[in-house]
Amino acid sequence: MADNKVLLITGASSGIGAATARAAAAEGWSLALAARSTDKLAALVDEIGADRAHAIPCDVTDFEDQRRMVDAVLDRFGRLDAVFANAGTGGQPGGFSGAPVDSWRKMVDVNILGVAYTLRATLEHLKASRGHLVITGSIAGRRTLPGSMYSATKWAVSAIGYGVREEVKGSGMRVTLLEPGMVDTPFFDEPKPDALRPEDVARSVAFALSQPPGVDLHELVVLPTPPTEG
Ligand code: NJP
Repeated sequence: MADNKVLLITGASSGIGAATARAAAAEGWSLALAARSTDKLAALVDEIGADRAHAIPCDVTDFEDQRRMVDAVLDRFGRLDAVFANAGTGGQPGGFSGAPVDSWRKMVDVNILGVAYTLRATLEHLKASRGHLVITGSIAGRRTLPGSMYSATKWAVSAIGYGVREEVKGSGMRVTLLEPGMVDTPFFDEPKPDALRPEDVARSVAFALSQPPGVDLHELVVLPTPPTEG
């Protein structure tokens, strides 16, 4: 059990982040839950219990907001043991030939800069606590998807994960890069019945977080089982 260690989750208001909050609460973590949707965060805090969970409004594209987020974690809990840099957003169809360029800027801001800002705001605290950083990349950050700026941003997230692991080597910190396949979350406008459930991914994150200090689980590729043939 995590014994009230403190986990900060960005993108905690829905999907993988919210499911991970529930799974981590069951493992004994205290939770700092960050996102823009304060109503959804409030409902999650109610569900988990205000003694264990704390909502922090934050837009990850704003570095000062992320600094305030970390201050709020320390004010409320006085420690920071793990960070799940998970906030992310998808794009629009059309590929490099036709997608609206504004959708690219949004993905770069949230998926790349948002994650980098989270690292910049939290690393000194994670080094001090010999903590654990988990970053949500994607299988789209390991494979080529045709015409996908989303995939390009997730390749950048993979590079951030590899780079920060080298940077903090020797600090006692651990870094896990999570690379899910398709997950049935509000990321998509329509249901994805053949995809993973957010709880499936949350179990993997909880597994990584539950490893003893001497075990550094570098990468978690989590994919749906291919459909049975015949
Ligand atoms: O999606 P969703 P997922 N500032 O839409 C937050 C990656 N992934 O759980 O601010 C702060 O339910 C948003 O909160 P809110 C994906 O790229 C997914 O599937 O309230 N937060 C919400 O909590 C992403 O990195 C799949 O709108 C911001 C959360 O992000 C991660 O998994 C496959 C924000 C998004 O939750 C979680 O996505 C894959 C901002 N500016 C990787 N913008 C998949 N679903 O298939 C967004 O390989 N958020």
